[in-house]
Amino acid sequence: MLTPEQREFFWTNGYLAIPGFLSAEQLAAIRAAVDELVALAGSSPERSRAFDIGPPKPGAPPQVRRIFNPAEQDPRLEAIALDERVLDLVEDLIGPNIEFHHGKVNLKWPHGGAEVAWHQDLAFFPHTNTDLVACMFYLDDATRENGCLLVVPGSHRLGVLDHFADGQFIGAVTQDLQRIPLEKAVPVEVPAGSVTVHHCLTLHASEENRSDKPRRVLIYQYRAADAMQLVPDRSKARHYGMLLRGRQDGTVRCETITYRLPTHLVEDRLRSLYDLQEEFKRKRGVDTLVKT
Ligand SMILES: O=C(O)CCC(=O)C(=O)O
Repeated sequence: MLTPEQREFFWTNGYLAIPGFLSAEQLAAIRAAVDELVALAGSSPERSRAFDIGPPKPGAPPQVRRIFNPAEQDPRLEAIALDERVLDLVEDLIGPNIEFHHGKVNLKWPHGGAEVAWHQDLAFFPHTNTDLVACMFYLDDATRENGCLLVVPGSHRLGVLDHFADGQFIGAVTQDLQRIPLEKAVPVEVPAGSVTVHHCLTLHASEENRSDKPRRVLIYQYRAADAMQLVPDRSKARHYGMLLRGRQDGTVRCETITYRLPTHLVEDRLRSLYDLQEEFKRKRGVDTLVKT
């Protein structure tokens, strides 16, 4: 399904954008499902396995900023995770044997939707090899103003960067940023209905939403069936490790990678990327970690 040029772009830059990937029906179904789940979260605004609620802001009700495990919360969202065209796209990048890893919906509401600090996905869930990709499906136009994805092209070749500070996994790259050419970071502005795919080592981030429009994305992460996770799965998701295409014959493929295991997972506590990054910002007294 991908052209040779698209594949080459992905392997050169560590990401790829495909505008107009979703059909109008798929986009409408995702939006309707997400709207319903957000309404459900609003009726019981407590942190649960299903939702991550943002910190209260003066004069505003708490807002859900992440929906965990969307594929098991709504069949319309599960259908996207299992969609044959999505798997064709993933197969073109990581091969024919594909497992589901995890999913989430990130919701950046107008005027303040939270930033995501610079990070590599693989630092959160170390695996024996690097054949993992994240597909982001856009419910809204993503622009610089509403906090589109920012990527550093080619950063998937830098190896695993340090996501620790003061001995704690903070879910963000800080010290190592000094040696990263952040001036080369690219804003991935795409219209609603697009998909972007990024490699598990691509350094990426996004700024807070400064606009009056939402920026909502459905994200599914897939892995090659011979990539074995090196920390326990804490998502407890029904789809975790599910073989979606090809076969799993017990083979595990290992690349030489040195990791520091993320302590928040080792400690058996489910903490969102937002919690980890915000705790670090509070400790350091800084408002943002997204330098460009
Ligand atoms: O929502 C975004 O802009 C970035 C998403 C991301 O990197 C993540 O949730 O791991």
